[in-house]
Amino acid sequence: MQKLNQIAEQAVLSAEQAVSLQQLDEVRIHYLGKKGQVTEFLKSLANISPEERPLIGQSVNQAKETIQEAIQKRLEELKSAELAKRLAGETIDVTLPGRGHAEGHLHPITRTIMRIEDYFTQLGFDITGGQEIENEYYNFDALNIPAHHPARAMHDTFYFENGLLLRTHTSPGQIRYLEKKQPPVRMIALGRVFRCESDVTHTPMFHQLEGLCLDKNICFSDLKGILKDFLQFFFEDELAMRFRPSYFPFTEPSAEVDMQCVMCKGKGCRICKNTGWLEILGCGMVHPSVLAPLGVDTDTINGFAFGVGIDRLAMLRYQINDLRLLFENDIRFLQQF
Ligand code: 2U9
Repeated sequence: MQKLNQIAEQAVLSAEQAVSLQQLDEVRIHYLGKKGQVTEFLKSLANISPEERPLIGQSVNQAKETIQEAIQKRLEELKSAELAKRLAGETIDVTLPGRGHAEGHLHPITRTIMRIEDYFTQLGFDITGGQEIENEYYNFDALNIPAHHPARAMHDTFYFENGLLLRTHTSPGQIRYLEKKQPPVRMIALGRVFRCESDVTHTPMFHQLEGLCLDKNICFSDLKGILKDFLQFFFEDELAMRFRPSYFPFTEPSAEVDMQCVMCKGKGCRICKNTGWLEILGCGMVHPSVLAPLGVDTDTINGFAFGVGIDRLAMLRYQINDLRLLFENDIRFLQQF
């Protein structure tokens, strides 16, 4: 009996100390299995007298029960510890901030182009992008810039070997448009243009907007009116303008337009180099030498044209102080728009 009690005590202790389900099962097999300690104990009592047998049998059953209870208790403890561990691993901290999702941003040039298109489509102007690869005829000759004209040299053109070139302005798009449509014409041409120049204020690629309006009885005051209205719409501010006489081969008379500085409202600041004015665009009445070869009757039809640098418009509206920022695609810059 003493031996049986010892086996039972040892079994209970082993069950309590099992640290895994597998270890606990090993304890069960070690004590209660077919060749386990309790069974072996029974076998060792083969010669026991019939009188003692019921008492011993009862004690063995009781020992088995005690061991089974201890195993069951430990089994439940281990199972619930395992569950608690698994749940702890799956815990969701609902107070953590959400992951968020990175939203795309429109490039400031795209936003500027959208504003320009918005304004001119409201006035019934057609929009054309034209083509970036052009030939000398559309980029120069058709615009009254013949070979050897000094204006050709001023354009710092990128030439291909086969006589083609990268357009230096969007005007070729307007010539192509006039080949298809006779006046009355109201249209803008915009997009990328290319000149072989690169410094702090010039990039080899930049964006241009050019406008063209041809009809009967168009005069310079129509041009002034539309430019003033456009700048007011674009900058959401009533800014003074001044026209200075200028020269372009494709317009006569020609003018350069200054706008009251958007930053200091004319008081003088770093942006306007303390003049209170910003050079913003060029314009004029379309030269008859441009229109006549396109079959336009220059006795009855005339009109105005203008050209604006889109990048400059974007820089002034979004207060960007370095032109190169527009083309570096630095995500920290782009995310601000
Ligand atoms: C046709 C006839 C005339 C377009 C014009 C300008 C004046 C002009 C510059 C402004 C800043 C280019 O981006 S810039 O450097 N442009 O000053 N452009 S008139 O005249 C045309 C166009 C097409 C058929």
